[in-house]
Amino acid sequence: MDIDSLAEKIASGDRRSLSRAITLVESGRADHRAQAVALLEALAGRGRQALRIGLSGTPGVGKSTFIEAFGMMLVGSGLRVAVLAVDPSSARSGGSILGDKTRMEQLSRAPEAYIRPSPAQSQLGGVARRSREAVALCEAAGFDVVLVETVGVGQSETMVAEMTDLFLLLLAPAGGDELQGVKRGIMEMADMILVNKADGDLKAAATRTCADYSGALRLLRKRAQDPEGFPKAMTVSAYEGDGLEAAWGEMQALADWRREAGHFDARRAEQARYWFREDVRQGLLARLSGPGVAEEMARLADAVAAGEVTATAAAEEMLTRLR
Ligand SMILES: Nc1nc2c(ncn2[C@@H]2O[C@H](COP(=O)(O)OP(=O)(O)OP(=O)(O)O)[C@@H](O)[C@H]2O)c(=O)[nH]1
Ligand SMILES: [Mg+2]
Repeated sequence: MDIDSLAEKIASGDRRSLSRAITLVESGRADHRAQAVALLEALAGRGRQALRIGLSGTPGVGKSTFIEAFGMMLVGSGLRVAVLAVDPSSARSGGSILGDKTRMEQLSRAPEAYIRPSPAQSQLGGVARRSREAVALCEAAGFDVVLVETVGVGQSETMVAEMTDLFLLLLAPAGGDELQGVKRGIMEMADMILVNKADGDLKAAATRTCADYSGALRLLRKRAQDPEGFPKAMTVSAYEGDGLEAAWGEMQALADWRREAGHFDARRAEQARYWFREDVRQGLLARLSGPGVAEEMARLADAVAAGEVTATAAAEEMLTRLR
């Protein structure tokens, strides 16, 4: 494969080349990996800076419906939009977006939009790296907005927050006055909370839920990267389109403020640092599944259990071998 010409085609916005490239970064083969690394190098710094938006929410809050409506609104205002998913639970038949293309019917047919289902992968570390590389590829392909969806399970929100500029938490209206068991750590990552389904019978509950979360957000520690009034909670209706323009206005205001204050680039630099460390960590862990390593681990573990060697000495020996 000619990496330079693939890079040129991606930079010129060719979608089939973009899809090929994403397949390449998703591949586990060593030769593909080397090509993916070269491709990402060739594309680094190419294209404009996209606005990368992370979107998280538990199943059923309306992520797909929201992305369809929000994406169409962006496309309608002349922007090109890419949608990716980080879904570590491969059990869900090839990721959440795939089956969802029906829920994103208009967007998936819009020429200005690109929707990529998440790879069927189980290991979060691997999924995260591939998604981050796919984000970079979409950016190089000239998309204005890259939306990264994740379903709220375990560590996936942290991963998505580490690869995006803005992080949105989508919630559904709550019944009474209960907050929806949203973990504090996830609240702390959110730049905006959008309470969806603010329509029909659910409108009043959505307004109440929104007020509850506004209050909860005010109690969190102030972050340097936030202007006055952020993080904020708003109501939206993905069905009726209410609040989508307003939410987009707030996202742009926040991104603009961060750009001017230097937080935007500083955050991306921090993220690059994070992923460098993370890749090294993952690479080291991968060595543990190299040829013969498991057998050697088992042999040494038996020796430790039998008292033939101390745990300390055995660990030292193992680490020397892995070097
Ligand atoms: N009333 C109302 N219902 C909505 C709205 N948005 C989504 N829904 C409904 O909520 C249900 C779930 O919507 P999805 O968009 O599939 O939710 P999701 O978060 O993508 O769900 P998963 O893909 O399973 O994680 C569907 O029945 C939608 O029709 C909305 O704005 N108002
Ligand atoms: Mg969905």
